[in-house]
Amino acid sequence: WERPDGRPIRQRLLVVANRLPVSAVRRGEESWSLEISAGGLVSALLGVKEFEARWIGWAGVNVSDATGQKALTKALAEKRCIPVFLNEEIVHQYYNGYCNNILWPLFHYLGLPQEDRLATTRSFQSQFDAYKKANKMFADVVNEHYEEGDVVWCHDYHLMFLPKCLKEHNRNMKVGWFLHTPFPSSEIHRTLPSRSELLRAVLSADLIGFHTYDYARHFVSACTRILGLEGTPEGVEDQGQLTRVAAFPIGIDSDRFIRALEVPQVQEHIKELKERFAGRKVMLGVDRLDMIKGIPQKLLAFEKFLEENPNWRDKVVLLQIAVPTRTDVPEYQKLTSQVHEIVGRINGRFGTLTAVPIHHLDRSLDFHALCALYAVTDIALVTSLRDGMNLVSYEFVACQDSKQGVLILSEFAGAAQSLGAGAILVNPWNITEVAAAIGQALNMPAEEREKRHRHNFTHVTTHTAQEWAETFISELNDTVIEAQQRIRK
Ligand code: ADQ
Repeated sequence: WERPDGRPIRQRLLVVANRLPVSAVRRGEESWSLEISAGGLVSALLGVKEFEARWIGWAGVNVSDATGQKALTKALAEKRCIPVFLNEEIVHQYYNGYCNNILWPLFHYLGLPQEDRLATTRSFQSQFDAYKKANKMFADVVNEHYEEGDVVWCHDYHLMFLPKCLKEHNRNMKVGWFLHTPFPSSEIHRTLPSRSELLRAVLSADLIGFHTYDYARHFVSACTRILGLEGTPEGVEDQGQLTRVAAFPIGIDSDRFIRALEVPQVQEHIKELKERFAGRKVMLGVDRLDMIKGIPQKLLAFEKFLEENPNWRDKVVLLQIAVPTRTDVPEYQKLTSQVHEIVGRINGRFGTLTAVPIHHLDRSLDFHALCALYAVTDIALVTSLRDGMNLVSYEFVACQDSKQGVLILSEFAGAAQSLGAGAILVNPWNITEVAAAIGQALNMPAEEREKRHRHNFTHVTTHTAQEWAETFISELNDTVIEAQQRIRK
């Protein structure tokens, strides 16, 4: 990309996601403190040098007064973030309702809500209306800040309606959409009352991306079976117009994890953990406390392993770190109590006065503490019931170059497609199989561990988040150029 005088310019990228990558806390009428959360997407885009990224999204707080909105907008501008202001009612119907109660479980094969079918059916339409309204509010902000030549990259199931809103306003806008969750089989998607409208809205994008080839295939099948459109190797065709659909597996900023292991504070922490768990093999689970992560199933498998292998009882410890999410939702509260109950039972059955088999933390850990834990772990247990990709498995591998521990990985996580050859793959619903995998991992010869780790480490350090973002955006640019050429012909 060059200006007429030969100076390079960077293409502007508008990244639109439900949440901005910052947490905002109001300190006074006109004062806000902001903290950037260094998630995968932020690190991915910081590493992409050809693009100048701006973020558009909800700041996660309800700001109803004009003074507060103006002050927050100004503070966010310094972080290249642009807020979309959503009021409480919209957040309730769009975010808690349609996104998290309907799309999230459905896309993870948990079905539509069933507790009170009638109530769900009746409120369904109002939640979908709020969803469309919220997407339109995101579109208005994008349109206000869009400049010709920008690339607009929409993220996730919260914003499936956004490509349509954007293209209706400006059909020349370059619009990409990427889904971070699985896209389910078309037979699951077709149960959704708004199935067709949602598919058509996403198809307005120029490029649609998924983590795996399977999710892309499910999406194309949904479009052919539900909408009657034509699926081609490139994507979906509607009356001669092609929407590109492809797989773009995400990665992590592996260097950031590898470098962190050299930080003195992390090394100190590693030393402490090694002393603390000397003589025991360390198993680790790091998950958001969500139904899809299969935490109860993982604990039951560990219980079965301890039952069947008394000789390992005082030689192994499971550290389960679970960040609470959506704590106001009854189903999630039930999950928390269920997990606590199982942990209590296992520790009661197999603990001694000096040691317990499970250390369970209901909280988030800071980046350095997490890296230290990954580094001292002998076996990571990722047993999601469904998971778009699962970055914890990647982060563990990145921190294991000296230990070369074993990854036990659910075959229903997208990561199984990329790390499957190095991991022990399991069906997380089959507790007997997972218990056996724990035994296999504990007894695995060093040579085999080294070989498996090498495969995964090579993958994680070469398929990075930066590469993922670069590939998606350059494919989006190419797709638009090809479409323009087709029209000219
Ligand atoms: P998530 O469901 O959030 O992401 P995941 O990919 O595992 O799942 O990412 C979780 C992130 O949160 C990781 O970076 C991890 O380090 C961090 N984390 C989790 N528990 C933590 C804890 N207790 N303390 C500190 N940090 C913790 C969604 C999809 C995934 C997909 C990603 C990216 O559900 O399938 O891989 O988006 O596309």
